[in-house]
Amino acid sequence: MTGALTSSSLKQQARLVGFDLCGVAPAADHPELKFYREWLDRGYAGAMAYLHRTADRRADVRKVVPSAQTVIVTGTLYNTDRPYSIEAADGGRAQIARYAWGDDYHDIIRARLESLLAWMREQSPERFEARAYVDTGPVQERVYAQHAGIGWIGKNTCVINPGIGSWIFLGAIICSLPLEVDAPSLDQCGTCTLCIEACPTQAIVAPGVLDATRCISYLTIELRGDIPEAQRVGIGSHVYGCDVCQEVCPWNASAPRPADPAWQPRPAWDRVDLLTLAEQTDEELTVALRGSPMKRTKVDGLRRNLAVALGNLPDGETSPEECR
Ligand code: B12
Ligand code: SF4
Ligand code: SF4
Repeated sequence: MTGALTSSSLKQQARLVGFDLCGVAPAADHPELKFYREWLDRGYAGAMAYLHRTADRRADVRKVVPSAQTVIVTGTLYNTDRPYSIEAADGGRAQIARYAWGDDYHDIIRARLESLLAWMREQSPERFEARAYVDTGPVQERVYAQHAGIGWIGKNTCVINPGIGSWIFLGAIICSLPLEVDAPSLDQCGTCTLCIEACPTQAIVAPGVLDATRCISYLTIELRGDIPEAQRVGIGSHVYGCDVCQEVCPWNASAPRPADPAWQPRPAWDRVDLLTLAEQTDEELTVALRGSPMKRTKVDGLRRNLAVALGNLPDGETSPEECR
């Protein structure tokens, strides 16, 4: 507890600025942080060089903010009422990951974190150090989320909240204040292995261990240049990211579908088929990518993915050259 700023008042304010979940983890030597090095050493990060470059800092948030005592973690539900990719009867549908349908979460969540931080500075009688991150900072967000009671790290490696599931963006504020911390979340996967079995590319090599180099999300978003030929078939009709290991998860069976306009699908991606998307001009795609998380691959990357997905359609429907 710090003056008017308590964990409980912080959580109330987090709701007011638009977060569905908020918890506090100690900035401590959590055992799960240690898996990171081994994960890198096994080559699972592939070409994501930034994960190697920042490994020292990712080992412990106190290497980022030396005075850190706590990590405030937020969760924001981005589910919508659109069907899952595994429900699509039509193989010609362009599968785009749910998190990427709306506005860029980096911008939206960052603004909400900054607003929460500004409120904390108003409430706290003492000065404190803090740094807010969403996704791109040198923080193992999922580990701190688990220790902040946001949810457990499932066998699919996603953080799952028992009440609202795993369609959540995480955000983190590393903070020097000694706020009251939450109890860590407990693993509730039990004997279930649905995600491991359903992964189209066998990327979940053991419970909680993902070989990113096999993951469709990595292949379609993070990998630059050509997608290796042997890996193209597994991608199916996924043109940006993949949700299969979360779609099959029983904890998402009744996930709430908030009406937050930020996450509603942009018309360009909404249940669109591969050919329609491939026929968009570069200008049309550029406009649709503006302010969207999908701008990460740029138009060229999206066209590369479309070529692979079209190539995966049954013979005669189209040829990959058509969208080059
Ligand atoms: C790199 C990255 C990726 C990579 C690698 C993913 C991965 N699983 O590591 C790729 C590009 C594949 C990816 C994909 C996706 N990502 Co991503 N990604 C990240 C990022 C930037 C870093 C993650 C990281 O450090 N990975 C390294 C490994 C070691 O970490 P980890 O899996 O998180 O770690 C735990 C387990 O793997 C386990 N573990 C590891 N090794 C071992 C070994 C043993 C023996 C055991 C028992 C356990 C174990 O312990 C680790 C630590 O506890 C985070 C943001 C961040 N700064 O944290 C977002 C983040 C994890 N991604 C996110 C999202 C939304 C996705 C996608 C759903 C997007 C999509 N639909 O396509 C997919 C999900 C794929 C999946 N099943 O994970 C969200 C996840 C939210 C959530 N509810 O969990 C995050 C937190 C971004 C955010 N701020 O919201 N992502
Ligand atoms: S996101 Fe798709 S490819 Fe990656 S682990 Fe999950 S199911 Fe497998
Ligand atoms: S599908 Fe089953 S094993 Fe996989 S994360 Fe969900 S509950 Fe855990």
